[in-house]
Amino acid sequence: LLASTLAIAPIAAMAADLTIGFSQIGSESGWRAAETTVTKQEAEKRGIDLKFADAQQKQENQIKAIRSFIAQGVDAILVAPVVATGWDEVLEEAKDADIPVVLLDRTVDADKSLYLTAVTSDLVHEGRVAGEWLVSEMGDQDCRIVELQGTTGSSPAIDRKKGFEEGIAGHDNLQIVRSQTGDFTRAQGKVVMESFLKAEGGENICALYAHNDDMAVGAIQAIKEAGLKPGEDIKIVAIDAVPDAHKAIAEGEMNATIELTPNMAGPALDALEAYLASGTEPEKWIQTESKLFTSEDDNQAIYDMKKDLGY
Ligand code: GZL
Repeated sequence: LLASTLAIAPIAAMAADLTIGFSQIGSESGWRAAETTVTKQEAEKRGIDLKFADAQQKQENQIKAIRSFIAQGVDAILVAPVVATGWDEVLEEAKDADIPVVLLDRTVDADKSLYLTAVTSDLVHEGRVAGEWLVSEMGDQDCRIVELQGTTGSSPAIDRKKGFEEGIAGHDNLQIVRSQTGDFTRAQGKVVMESFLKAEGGENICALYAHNDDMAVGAIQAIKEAGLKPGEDIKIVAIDAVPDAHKAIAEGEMNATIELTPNMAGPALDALEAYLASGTEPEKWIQTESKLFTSEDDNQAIYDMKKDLGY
């Protein structure tokens, strides 16, 4: 027992000395806020000194923050990359400084040697599950779909769109008639849904697919203001499974959501500690689970459980 305890001590000591920079995208959605809360909790649990930088959804602010972390000589860097491109140069700089980088919840179009690992869900799979749910819901009924895309150029927006189209492929009764970014926010989700309703006529829209719940919650407001019943006149499926999505489903105003865990940092920090302590190379992708929730689930109970988790 003593030997094993002593073996743990140095790692614990190592963790106590770790300083890690976290370049967070912003607080554009409830899910993002929860990820920030959980990341700070996970660092605290490990005795890690976490340097936090909020980029207000601007890539140049993330690049500045990463350069600042490099100048500070942090032990490692966590990045949730707002868009998929434009990271090569700054990731090269981190590599030259021998500082490992771990990606959270989004991926980048850069050589995999430029980051230690990416902790994300299967974003294409999430979109496919959403499409397949709508196929099962609509059967052979015609359904004109509008789509609220995530942030333009982000890996979730690209992959969730791709997956959804795969999910509805071969079912020609399901057609995407409008598709536009709502930048993952409630405010933009409402504004863009208002434009869809105006352009198409609410009675001609059968379903909304939103790349995250926050845009769906904004769209629900617009649908109500247009005198229509969200969840009935217009079916709504989205992704994240934030508390307000479970609440909307419990109230019959939304129909389905796919859960994205806000705890990407746990697996990320475990991989970093193992790498820094003993050079253990993790897989390049640490995949988190995705779970579909519908009106069949006890959404009120899930809302009550999730509502205090920092969303
Ligand atoms: C997906 C993540 C997305 C969430 C949104 O992995 O990057 O960013 O689905 C958030 O809520 O804005």
